[in-house]
Amino acid sequence: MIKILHLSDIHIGSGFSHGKINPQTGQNTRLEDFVTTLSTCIARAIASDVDLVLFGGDAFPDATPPPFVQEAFASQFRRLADAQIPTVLLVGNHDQHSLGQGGASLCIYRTLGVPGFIVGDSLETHRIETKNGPIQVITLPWLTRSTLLTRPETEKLSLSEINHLLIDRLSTVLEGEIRQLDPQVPTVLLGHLMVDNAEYGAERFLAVGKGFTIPLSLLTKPQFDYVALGHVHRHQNLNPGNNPPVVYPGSIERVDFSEEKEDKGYVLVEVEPGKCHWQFCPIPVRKFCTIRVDVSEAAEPQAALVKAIKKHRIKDAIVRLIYQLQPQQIDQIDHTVLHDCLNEAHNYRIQPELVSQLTSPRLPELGAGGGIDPLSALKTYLENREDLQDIAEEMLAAANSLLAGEEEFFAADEAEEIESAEPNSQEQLQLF
Ligand SMILES: [Mn+2]
Repeated sequence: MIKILHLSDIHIGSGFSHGKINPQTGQNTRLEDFVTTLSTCIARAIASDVDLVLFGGDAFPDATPPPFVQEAFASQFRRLADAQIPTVLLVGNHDQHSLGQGGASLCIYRTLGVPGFIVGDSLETHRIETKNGPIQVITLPWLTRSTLLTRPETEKLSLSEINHLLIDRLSTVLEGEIRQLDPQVPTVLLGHLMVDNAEYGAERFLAVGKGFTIPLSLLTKPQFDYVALGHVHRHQNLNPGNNPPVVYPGSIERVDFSEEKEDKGYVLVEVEPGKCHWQFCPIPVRKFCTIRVDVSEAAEPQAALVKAIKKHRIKDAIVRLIYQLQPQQIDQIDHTVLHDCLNEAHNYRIQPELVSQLTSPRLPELGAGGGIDPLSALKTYLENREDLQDIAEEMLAAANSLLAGEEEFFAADEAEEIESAEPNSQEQLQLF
């Protein structure tokens, strides 16, 4: 039986905006948080005397981390080399420079010849000798179109056709690896990928059209005793029948507020041919806390805010206070009081949101009973908005064009601006 510690999505060096400078060290506290958590994983590997460590990819926020961040990562993994624990570092999408064309941040460990370290930057099978016998690890790094396909092959194809072709190709190559496996030796597939039935958090919609999704059936081969994944930050097992387990350990630290409610940790695995036992081990990590409150109807908005804050345990947490209020209530909020209330948090931000004018009482002219065409409705609305008089005519012209179906109304560059002004979800996507 071989004992494995499986961790993934370390992303060390990210989320500095949620931290502050530690005056004692001069370092961002979020870097220190990530180092502490990573250190907890490494300490467990050593204390439990595991035979192998598998890292599922995404070491940093991008492929060119600053030297002090690389050093923080290396000094933790070095402890595994010192303890003579074989380690596989899989290349995730954030580890690849220019979509893989520029190499990967983790390849330096191969170049340096760190004893016992293997870098998984291509699809291949590694037979690793551990103190409890051999194990086969198939590494499947983050796939891009150019990994398995050539440009002429994909030239005239749509995205979904390319996805199909890629899956076809992957399944052939994987089959080739499987045929060469030794059935007497336990086998693990280590992949950085998005499985089509994985559950994401708030960022689910980001999956559409971004990268390739792999069908679960491609991973649940009887020849695999355990499928170790990386990429999705929420811990989950995609194959509850456990034949074999298909496990995302998730990220080891909360990267942003989308992970506020997720447990963080690593997975301990015991594997032998045809048998696997695994266990998720949570790590106590810094709390994220969203306080959301609508005080727009409150007679005393200030008191309502203070009450809402007091309901939460915010000591040492990373907090965001989001509250709705009406424009005329702004003067009733004393920010120094809010700062005092939030002071015991590790870091906080306050995001007031003005309730839209649109929710004010309906204009009598637009009342129920009687259909009114959209253009007249807009006209009536604009007549009642003195602040919009300057652009009223333009708005009417724009509405006219839209209703007439003139799609070219938006100049190309404007359309682009609109696209890039999408919610700050971009930030999450980068880390996924
Ligand atoms: Mn990833």
